[in-house]
Amino acid sequence: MNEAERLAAFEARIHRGEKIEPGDWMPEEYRRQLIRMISQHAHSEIVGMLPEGAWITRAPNLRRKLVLLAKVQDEAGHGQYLYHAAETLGATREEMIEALLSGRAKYSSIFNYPSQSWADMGVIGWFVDGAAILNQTMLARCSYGPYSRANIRISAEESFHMKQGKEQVILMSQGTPGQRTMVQDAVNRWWWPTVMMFGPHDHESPNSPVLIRWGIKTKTNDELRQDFVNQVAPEVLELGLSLPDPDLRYEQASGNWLTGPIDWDEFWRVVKGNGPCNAERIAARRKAHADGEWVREALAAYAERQPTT
Ligand code: BYC
Repeated sequence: MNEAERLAAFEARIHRGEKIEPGDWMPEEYRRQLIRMISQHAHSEIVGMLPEGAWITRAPNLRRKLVLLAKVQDEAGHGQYLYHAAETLGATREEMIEALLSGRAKYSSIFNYPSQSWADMGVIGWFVDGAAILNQTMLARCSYGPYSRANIRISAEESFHMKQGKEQVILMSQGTPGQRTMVQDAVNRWWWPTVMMFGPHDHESPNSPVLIRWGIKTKTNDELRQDFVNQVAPEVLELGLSLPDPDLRYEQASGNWLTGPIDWDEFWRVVKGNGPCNAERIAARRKAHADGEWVREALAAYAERQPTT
């Protein structure tokens, strides 16, 4: 088959709903896009451990500490599945980690915001993991087998993360005046960064057309953002909390909750490395990598001593 015939056969497989597996022929652009997305996703999981990890020692009781520990540990597991999925496409772990530590690689903008109070643990769980579930259940249907399967497992775990966060926000919103103030403050700080997390509007999303054509994304950034707002906004208001958007309104005709304009200057500032915590996050990852040097050395020495067959 020539290149054009191969491409046609590849696209026909995708249209039939077949999964593309690691050894199969794929266009180089398909491979490049997947490595870009999966590695960014993996980095997001690992960096995403930091804002919540900071509160493990300050959890208010044993139950909350156990839940938070389990959640942060799950994020490490998600990073592992995803790095493995990217490795099936020929990316090496070393290259991906180097790209993260050197600041070249992107990871989700959301994790460059600080977690300032215990209420943030509830709001991050509900909003950020809730947003992640919408994104990842969409990606669980993606055309690349290993990424699709990783997202099935990740989404199941995220569902527990979201529920524990929502439970916490519900309890705090019905608690003392101090707790209500704390949870409202966390809602005010996390709402817009979560709305932005879905990425630029569709007409400003350069990667979307090819990702949709090849079944990597099965919903657009704006579709997922709208699903999130429709799901979360009425529930937050139902709890007697407010959202920091004076233009937020329900549109009867479309059945959608519409937000006011998004501050894309802030989004790009954060994505380009100038958010409130970008430098701190990379410094923490570099330190963790340096602290783990002895483990890598020990593993390499052990591997060298194994008899070759
Ligand atoms: N942050 O063409 P576009 C989690 C970049 S993990 C930073 O629309 P695409 C969780 C984008 O990369 C959350 N950068 O891109 C973890 C692109 O730049 P490049 C992460 C962003 O790929 C722990 C440029 O902007 N989830 O939820 O079509 C605890 C143009 O954008 C962001 C994933 O990574 C952003 N928010 O769509 C709790 C899932 N948005 O690469 C929760 C996999 C856009 O061309 N990724 N950019 O230089 C995706 O689904 C898609 O990549 C995105 C963006 C929807 C994120």
